Amino acid sequence: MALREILEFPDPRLRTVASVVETFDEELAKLVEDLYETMYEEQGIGLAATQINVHQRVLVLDTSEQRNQPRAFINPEIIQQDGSQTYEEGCLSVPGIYAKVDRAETIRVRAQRADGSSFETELDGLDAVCLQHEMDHLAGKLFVDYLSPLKRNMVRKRLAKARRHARQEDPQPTAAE
Ligand code: GNR
Ligand code: NI
Repeated sequence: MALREILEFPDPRLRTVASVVETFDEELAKLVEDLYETMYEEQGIGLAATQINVHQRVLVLDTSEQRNQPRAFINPEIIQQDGSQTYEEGCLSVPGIYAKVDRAETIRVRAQRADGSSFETELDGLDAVCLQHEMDHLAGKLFVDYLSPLKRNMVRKRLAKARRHARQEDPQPTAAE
């Protein structure tokens, strides 16, 4: 397993549309493991392959309190959706920014497991929010795209400023000798 670096807005690579997975091999299994490791390390409730610069239709979720219910969705498709809900979303690719987004309340999803077998499941509440958020990543879309261009530009500036400060306050450790 390996911890992978997460791309951050406005990195243009986050705009890549992911390709359908056709080969269910050891490399795919390793990708899923890396997504889990990175999601848990960064304390996210979901992660899409796009965020670690792998442009294939793979995402993982774990919305459980105890962080012990990992779920992987390969080639996910929303085949039914109902109702609407508003949730204050965040994103590991847009750190420290939160905004309300409207999404479907209940969704039925068809996807594949890492071994290529198919399954269907119904998700609601936070699970449904998270899956829709991750599927947006696979389409090159971010939750800040639902904000006005003015607000999105404020987000861009705030992140640039936060990075500038982080660079000044956390100098790279120097070699010991
Ligand atoms: O960790 C995450 N929390 C979250 C909160 C509300 C709505 C969506 C999310 S997903 C996010 C992790 C992430 O960026 N996944 O792409
Ligand atoms: Ni995200």
